[in-house]
Amino acid sequence: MKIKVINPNTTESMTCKIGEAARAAAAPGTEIVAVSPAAGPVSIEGHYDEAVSVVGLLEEVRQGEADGVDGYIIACFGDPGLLAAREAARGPVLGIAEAAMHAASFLATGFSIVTTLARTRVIAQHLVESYGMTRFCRGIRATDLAVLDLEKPGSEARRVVLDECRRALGEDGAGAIVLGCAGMADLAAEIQQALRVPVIDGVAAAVGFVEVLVRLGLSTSKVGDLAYPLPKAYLGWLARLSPPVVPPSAE
Ligand code: 2AL
Repeated sequence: MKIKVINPNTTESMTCKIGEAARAAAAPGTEIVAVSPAAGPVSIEGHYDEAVSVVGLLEEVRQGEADGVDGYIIACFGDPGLLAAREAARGPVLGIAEAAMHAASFLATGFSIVTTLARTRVIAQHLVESYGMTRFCRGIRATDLAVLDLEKPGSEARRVVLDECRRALGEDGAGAIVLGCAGMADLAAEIQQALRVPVIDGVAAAVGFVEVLVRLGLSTSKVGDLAYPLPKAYLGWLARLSPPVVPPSAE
């Protein structure tokens, strides 16, 4: 089984870290292909970054369809372009935020999300609401770390994230922690060991969920709104993204 993990930002060190986390979670026989788009923001920290990142993300999904990918993971905590990617893909597409929140809801009656900059809290809040997770989410806590702070060796980032997770347990009444950035994928195990509650990295959780869906022979519904995009012209520099997205079976 081939799973394509797309980091929608263009920072290579983060893509490598995400790939390592995905491979550590994958079953034997699963091939993880971790990529970032050729063009786009170096980090995704707001609505504008998200919107622009989706173009490169969709190019990666279209390439993945040509390459016989079985399932996809969008490895950014805002799950940018999730439904658009599902339209373009045959196999399952999961975002790391939805995967992490669902995993947390299996393990605790309440979780807190610990994320990066305060301005990204509203993005997580919208996802909590659209995924029906309001009942489980006890808090969304910003650390005021920039995404790329997590990439700096020897920075204070690890300690800052751990301290905020500890505060979340004490002050929010959460029984589990959801890490709110793909750049935190390498922190889950040590924070879980330190705090002795489930700490969920969405990259690892999404790998497990995609593997199960593919193993069960389940793919994205092509009936209704997730059907392949309608054929039409796209003009100018986006012409290469114009549908049809040719389903593998039709090639
Ligand atoms: C993220 C993430 O996961 N990747 C990125 O560039 N920004 N999320 C976040 N909350 O900052």
